[in-house]
Formats: sequence, C-alpha cells, structure tokens
Amino acid sequence: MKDSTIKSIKALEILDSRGNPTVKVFMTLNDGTKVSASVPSGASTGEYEAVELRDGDMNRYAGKGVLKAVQNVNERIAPVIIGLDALNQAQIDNTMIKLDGTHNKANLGANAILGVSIAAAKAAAKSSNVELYQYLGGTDARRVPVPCMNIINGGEHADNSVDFQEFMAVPIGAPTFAEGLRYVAQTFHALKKILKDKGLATSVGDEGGYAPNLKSNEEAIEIIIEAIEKAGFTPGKDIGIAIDSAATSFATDEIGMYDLKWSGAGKTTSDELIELAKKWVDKYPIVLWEDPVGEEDWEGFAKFTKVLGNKIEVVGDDIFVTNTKFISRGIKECTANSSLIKLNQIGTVSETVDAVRMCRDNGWRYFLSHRSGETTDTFLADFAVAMDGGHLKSGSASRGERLAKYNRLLEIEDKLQNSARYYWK
Ligand code: 2PG
Ligand code: MG
Repeated sequence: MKDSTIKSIKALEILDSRGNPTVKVFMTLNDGTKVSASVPSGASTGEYEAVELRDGDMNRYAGKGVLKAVQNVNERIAPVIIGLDALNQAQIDNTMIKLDGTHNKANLGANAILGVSIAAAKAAAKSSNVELYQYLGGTDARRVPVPCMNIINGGEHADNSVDFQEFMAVPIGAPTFAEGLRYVAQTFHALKKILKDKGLATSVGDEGGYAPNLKSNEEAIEIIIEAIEKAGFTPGKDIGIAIDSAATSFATDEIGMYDLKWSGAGKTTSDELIELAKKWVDKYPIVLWEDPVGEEDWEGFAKFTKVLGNKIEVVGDDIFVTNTKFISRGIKECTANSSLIKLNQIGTVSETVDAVRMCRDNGWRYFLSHRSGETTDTFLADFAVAMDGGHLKSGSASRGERLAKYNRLLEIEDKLQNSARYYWK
C-alpha cells in the first residue's frame, strides 16, 4: 500500500491567459507523487462568488497580485493540510473551510483554497495509479461531454459591439467527442473566412472566439449559421447554438432594467429580452441559453424559464455561483432548469460536487465551465467526465489554454475506446 499522506505544499504566483497573476500549487506525497494545480479567474464574475484574494498593491499588476493568497497557502494552509491523506478529499476541503472561517472564503482566498483542493485530487489519483476522471467519477465515468465552442465573443470578453458575451456552436448530432470537436472547429475556420470576406476583424477575444464589430447581436447568430453551412453541416441537426448573455454585465442598478451598451441599442427590460429570446428560439436552432437576465433579477429569470424552459436548457451562472444555497432557491422557484458549474465560484472540489449532486437530485442539467482567465491546467476536462454532465464549455478552437482541455478530452475518449459515450441528451 502506497503512503498517500501529504508531505509538502508550496504555492507560486504565475500568470493566467490574460497576463494577470494567479495561484499555482505544488504538492508532494510521502510516496513520492508530485503534482501541481493552477487556478482560473473570471471577468464577468457573480457578486456572490467565493472571494478571489488580490493584493490590492497598485505598484504590482494594478493591484491584481496574489502574493497574499500564495502566502496563505504556504504559511497557513500547508501546516494544517500536511499530514492528511490526499485520498480524503472531503477532510482536506473541510479543514480549509474551517480554517478560513468565513462564508465566502474571504479570509484565505478561494484562489488559495482551490489550488490546494485540486492538487489533492490530482495527487490522490496519481498515487492510486488511476486516471483522474476515474478517481473522481468511478468506473462509470465514461460520458465525454459535448464541447460547446464559444466562437463569437462579446460583452466583457471582447472590445467589440456585441452585447451578449458568448455565442457557442454545439455539436449535438456528432457521433463522438472527437467528431464533435471537428464539427465545431471546422465551423470556427469557416467563420474566419466569412468574416474576412465581409471585411470584419478576425482577431479573437479572451476565450479564443472571434470578436468582430457586428451590426446587431442577431447578426452573430446569422453569421454562425452561415459558417455551420459553409463547413458542410446542418444547423439544428449536426450543430445547435448556445448563448451566454452574461446579462449581469449589462444590467442597470434598477432590477429588471438593462442597457445594451456595447451595441448602443440602449435601455431594455427583462420582458423585452424574453420577447427577443422567444423570437430567436423560434427562428434559430438554439439549444441552451445562459444568464439571459442578471443575477439580481430572480423574477425575470423565472419568467424566462416559464416561457422557454420546455424548449431549451436555461442555465444560471452569476445567479447561482455554483453555490447550493442559491441553486436550492432556484429549484424551489423554478428559476432555471440548469446550473453552470465553475470550481472557483465556490472554491473546493467537494463543494462543487455538492452543487452537481443537487442539480442531479432535482432533475436539473448542469453545465461544466472554464473561466475567461485560464491556465493550461486540464483538471476541468477530467472533472467534466467524472461529473457525467454531458456538456462543457472551454472556449474556442484557438488559444492553448482553451485547447488544452479539449485535447485532454480527446485523450480520455481514446482511453475509453468502445465504452465511451457521447450524446447531447
Ligand atoms: C461565463 C464565464 C466563462 P467569466 O460567464 O460563463 O465563459 O466567463 O469567467 O468571465 O465569468
Ligand atoms: Mg456565464
């Protein structure tokens, strides 16, 4: 029997895909196992996310340094976690939650805590000589998620005239993950040609999707449908469309009122956004809509779900922040029918699994997600397979930190061979 006791933990400040500091944790076990884990970071963050501890020292990285979080790992977390068994994820996570002592990890920082939590999971899997997705999900973890590829970026992820943050191509009709990835990557390439021919920019946003200045938000969908066809696929049959409005980022102080500021379309209400969505869902092959209204607009969200929830997956991101406290309210109030799942919104692996479990127990879908600020860490890919959620988003077919997850999923599907499963619903 190997000794999977944690022997050492050390954190380091590194840079994420936006060039902002983030935390990397190195962990060693008594049996010699060595792993590392890096933490992602969002731009369109929810108000109630677990706290990402930033130094606030304006002389370094405009206040975004994470030296305090690094110090918290090295000097406060390490002493209580060293000596625990890496196989005991819940004990490790609970020890850090207790040590932090706040409801939102403001003391130690969710970035510090999550780095250690993920490192422990990786170390336990490696020490046990099993693949990470199997360690986390058991022998039944064999469904490879449908890659929802964000091919047009807007909102806070780009400097263009598109209000809605993400327009994703979803390979619903592909037979395998590898084929699905090919469907949407080829669509991404076809989209580039279309944009070029129209004289539009083909530079990319934070998640690797194109960020052109378009005449309207609707043009983003029309142009994607054109790209799907140009790539030789059938919209609605082979590839559907998913949208993340990230509406909190254009919500005004008045709940239910919005300002489509990037396109210049101006003030609008949640009722008008719902009307627009209804039209689009009738007209286009939309299969999923995330954050159609803002995080404070629980009423507008429930209305949206009442109108469209029987046709499409309605996902709450900023409104639920991967927190069972908010997801349970959402279940009671029929706010949505799915929750986005982001590890760093809640801050430990165990609590993220709790959020997934709550969705599953209540017949909700759950949508695994990266952050707009990422590293090349591939934990999310294994976690998505382990959680059996059926779909994930990891950006576009450009930028290494996005492809790292998709490429790991190719590897997992290859390892699973005939036992792999892939389907939209
Ligand atoms: C989102 C995410 C990821 P961010 O809103 O769903 O795509 O963006 O990480 O900026 O919150
Ligand atoms: Mg979102």
